[in-house]
Amino acid sequence: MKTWWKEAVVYQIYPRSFMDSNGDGIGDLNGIKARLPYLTFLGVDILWISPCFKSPNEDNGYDISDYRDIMTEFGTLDDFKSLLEEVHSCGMKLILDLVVNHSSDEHPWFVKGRKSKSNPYHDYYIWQDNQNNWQAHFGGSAWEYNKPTNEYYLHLFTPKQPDLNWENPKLRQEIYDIVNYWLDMGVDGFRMDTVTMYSKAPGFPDTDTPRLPSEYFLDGPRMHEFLQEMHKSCLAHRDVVMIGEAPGISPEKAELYTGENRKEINMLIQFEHTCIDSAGYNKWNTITYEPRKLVDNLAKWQKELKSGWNSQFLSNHNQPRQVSRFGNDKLFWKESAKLLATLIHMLKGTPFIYQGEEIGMTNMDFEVDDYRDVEVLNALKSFDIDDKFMNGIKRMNRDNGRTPMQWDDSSEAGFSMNTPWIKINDNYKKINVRIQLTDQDSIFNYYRKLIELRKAHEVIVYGEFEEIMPGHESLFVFKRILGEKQLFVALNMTDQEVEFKRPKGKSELISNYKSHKKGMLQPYEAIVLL
Ligand code: TEU
Ligand code: CA
Repeated sequence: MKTWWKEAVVYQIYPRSFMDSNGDGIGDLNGIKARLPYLTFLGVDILWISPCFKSPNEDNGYDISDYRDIMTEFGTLDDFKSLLEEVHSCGMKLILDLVVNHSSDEHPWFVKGRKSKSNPYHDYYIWQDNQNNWQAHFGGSAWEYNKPTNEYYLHLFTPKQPDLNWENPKLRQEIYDIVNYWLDMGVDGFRMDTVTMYSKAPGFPDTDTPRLPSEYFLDGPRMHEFLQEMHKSCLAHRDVVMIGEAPGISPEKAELYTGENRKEINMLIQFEHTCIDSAGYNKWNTITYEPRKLVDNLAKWQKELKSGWNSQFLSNHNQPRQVSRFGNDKLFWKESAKLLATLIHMLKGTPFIYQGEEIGMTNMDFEVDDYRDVEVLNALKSFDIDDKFMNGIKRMNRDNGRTPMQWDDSSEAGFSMNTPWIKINDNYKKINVRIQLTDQDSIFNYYRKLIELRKAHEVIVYGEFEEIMPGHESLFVFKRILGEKQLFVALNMTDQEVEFKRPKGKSELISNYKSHKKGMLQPYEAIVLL
């Protein structure tokens, strides 16, 4: 089925770090509004704003204390309405980030519900008399003792993020009302946080795999019933997009969430491919990045996901910067940033750009005191600190992706008039929007061109995927096929020259090198032919 959200390019905004309009060092909604001309010029279609609801910010908004109001630091509900209107008048759509696997412990539901077992909100959360062996994703037991009721509540993330009890129909109705509230306001859909985790293993049994992505925490028996119910209650008569972040899902299962006739959600953000450079689901236990592992995983999803739909991304607010991780941010900074962009934009699925990726922003060399994220701060507290571990922390911490957007070379990188809540990357004088807007050969202008190509060639959106040199150590070469039209994509994923025979008689749509070498692909060279 052809539809606008398959044809679109999504741009993810992490509001805290995008643009500060009032000088408190924290990005905000008016800041986003001020930068809409930039996003319009880039050519993206859908803006996904990471959570901007009221929150005590234990996990930067992924802990919501009021689902119907805006975070004080980000502005007011009127600011939001005005942003939404402006986004629409720029011809873009706007989606919000719905975090309803858990709420904040400061949400009135939890504040009231934890007081007594007979409180009507008590059953909005998940309680047990005893803990089982489940572990929280951000460290420690997944259960926290609650004195007033002499019970434990479940929190698969921090103790300040109690899991909501989707088994309770009243809670589900509250959530559908919230979804309808924003959709009625004109919002174009949602990115749904940890959507596969709403239904858990009944009875909360102990398990040998007590950490995410444990099969006990996700894809439980009522998952599809819940999503179909939400579809009926909120989505049936609307043309919006629901994009589910889906930990621990196989292509086969993804089919059930996003299959065309399933009436559940439209698209998944699954992240198997972002786990290929660490061992045993422990992200700090990093191993050498092997390009083949990355592209094999991407190719697997291309082949195995059939009637469902995937997103394509290498970066987001949970991931390090892609050019530092899968490219070379020193010797081949520009080439490898463009190569990775080509990869994501030429695969089947909706491309997602994470703020700053389009100018090749890099990881930062953090001092321990400069970390802000609860995940890395907890990890530093709880592990034995040796060199290997510290190296993992440097490479994988989420703050790498959260340093402020680098707009220009003025103080605070044009992000704020004052010291930001998190350090700015020292390289902002070299890597910033202002420089790249005027440089025709910039990473930014390469992204613009990729986005334009998607609009001009249906085969980029709808073509079937066929890998041409499967198993090649350094090259990822594939076709996209739509009727008579064929796209040919050759990507050198490494910093070495690699032998390659270019097919004759095709026109070049885009490449990150101005001149090619006969019989070779140069380091990180990407070519797309039609
Ligand atoms: O993340 C869900 C998730 O499963 C994590 O494993 C994520 O991959 C992790 O942050 C990487 O170590 C979602 C949000 O995207 C994340 O920002 C939140 O912190 C988390 O849920 C809790 O809401
Ligand atoms: Ca601000």
